Amino acid sequence: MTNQPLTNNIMKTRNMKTQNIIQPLRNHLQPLALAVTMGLGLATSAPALITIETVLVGDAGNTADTRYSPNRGAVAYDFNIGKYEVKNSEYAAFLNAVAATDANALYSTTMATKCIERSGSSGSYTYAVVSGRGDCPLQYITWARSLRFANWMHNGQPTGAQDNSTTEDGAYQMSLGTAAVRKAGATWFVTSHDEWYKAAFYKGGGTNAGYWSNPYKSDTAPLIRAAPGTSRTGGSAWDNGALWGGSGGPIAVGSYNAGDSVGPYGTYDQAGNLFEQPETLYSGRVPILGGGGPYNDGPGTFTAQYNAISYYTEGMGEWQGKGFRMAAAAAASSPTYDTWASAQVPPVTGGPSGDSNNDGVANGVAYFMKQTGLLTNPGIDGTGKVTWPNGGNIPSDQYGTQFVVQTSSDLQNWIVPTTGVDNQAGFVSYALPPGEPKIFVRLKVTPN
Ligand SMILES: [Ca+2]
Ligand SMILES: [Ca+2]
Repeated sequence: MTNQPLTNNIMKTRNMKTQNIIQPLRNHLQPLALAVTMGLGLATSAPALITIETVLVGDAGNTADTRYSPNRGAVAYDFNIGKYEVKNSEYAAFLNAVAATDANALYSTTMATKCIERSGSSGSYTYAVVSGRGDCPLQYITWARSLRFANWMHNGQPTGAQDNSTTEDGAYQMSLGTAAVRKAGATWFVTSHDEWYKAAFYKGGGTNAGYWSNPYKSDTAPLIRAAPGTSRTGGSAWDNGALWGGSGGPIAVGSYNAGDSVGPYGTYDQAGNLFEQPETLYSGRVPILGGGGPYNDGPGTFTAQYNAISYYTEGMGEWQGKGFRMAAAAAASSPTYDTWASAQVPPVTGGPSGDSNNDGVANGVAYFMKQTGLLTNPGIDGTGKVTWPNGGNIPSDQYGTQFVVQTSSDLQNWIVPTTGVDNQAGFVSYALPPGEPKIFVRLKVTPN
């Protein structure tokens, strides 16, 4: 986030609202509800080796998809899910951190062709992505490898030998073997079957919103189309999510990036590229979800029905058509402005002080209100009050830090009023003082 000069917003809005400024109101006030935001750069603590982009999956407590058996998609809590499949570049960073000696076979030489190459000898192994394939999804994952990667993320991406402080404990206690399940308090983990299903198909916007049939907000089967920027055609790639990509293998994550290829919460490639292996086991076997893999799968294999019945249930071994997607506890990294912005469709751009849909309401204020689409700035109600609904992205106890009401008589000097503010969980309002010749009020949002 960058600090946008506040004057830009003010002048822009002032020009748009000229009539409001020069036209006296009935009570001789000239209040103008002005919504502006200012981004604030925040220092981060320990530098992470990698950053896995996530999107927030809200609507906690949603109902399951009852169209198929078993019912899927009910998740009782908010969580973040990886925007993309885990990439070769991310897994290579993991290997370089913990696999100089690779006691648990996190690496396989099968990865060397299309994913990651290994150099040196045990004790001093180093790893590098195959040229040009850093943004492609990692193939040849196994269930155990994916869980150890999650432990490493949970533990803060440490460097060192494979032990309980790096790969063997954290989100999953690996000594339990296939009995290992996600531990309470896990901050990063491999997506569960239901988390994956909800992010792919749930319509969102409530707790009983229903489900799409395909993981790109559609009930319509995908079309054959070359992935943008590639020449992959003729059944080797599907619209709305790359399939396998023909003889070249999977393609860079997010290659299908048009609005109609994005999942309901902002995920990519749940319909294609690699199949995805969740943390969930069924009798010691792990399902593979979504479309993808080295088949020319028909559209039917993309559907919710397909994923509900776990049609493909793989063993525990590695396979070229299988990748995985991470998820994270909502409390660990959200809500944040960035996760919200990237989850919007189309994604909100320009930072909190921008207005990427040009509706006159700054992105940061829309984030505060947790509203999407075209909005209007709140006006003055009949009692002389301005009210901004607080949608819950920023809790009310953050008044004065992440958001604050300010007033000004000249649009130059802004002060925080000592009276008139009513800050509740669901809204913040300001009652304009009577008798002022002219006063402007704004909501200033500086989100984390
Ligand atoms: Ca996929
Ligand atoms: Ca806007």
